[in-house]
Amino acid sequence: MYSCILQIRRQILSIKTRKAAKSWQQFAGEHPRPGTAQWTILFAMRRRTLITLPAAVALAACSKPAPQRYPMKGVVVSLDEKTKSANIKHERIEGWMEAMTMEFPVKDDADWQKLKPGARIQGVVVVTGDSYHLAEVQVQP
Ligand SMILES: [Cu+2]
Repeated sequence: MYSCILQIRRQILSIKTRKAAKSWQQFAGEHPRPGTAQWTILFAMRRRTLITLPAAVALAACSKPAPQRYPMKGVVVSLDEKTKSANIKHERIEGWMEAMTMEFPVKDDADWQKLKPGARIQGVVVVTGDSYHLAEVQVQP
């Protein structure tokens, strides 16, 4: 979340300076002379759209983080039918976590059907913000 705010600030700053320089040139050519009331209003209006639009776009992107996908391999230890989660002893998941045994929620029914205790599997961990689930399960012979 903190990095999101930094990202927004950076985006706003870069767009502000870039666009401000550009629109200044336009204003100089086609708009009232700087200093007049009309000019001040026009400039203020422009600046507001320049600042709020990218901020809104960045915020929307932050509140819905893009899912990260990590290939994983492991052995199914047990299954919980009620919560549709699999306890899996997984190998190191590059970029996400070290080897350990833990619960993986499974969303897709087809994936769930493939899971049996003792099965050696590979799949993809889909991480979205604070939540994650197991997908694209393949049972290894
Ligand atoms: Cu783990």
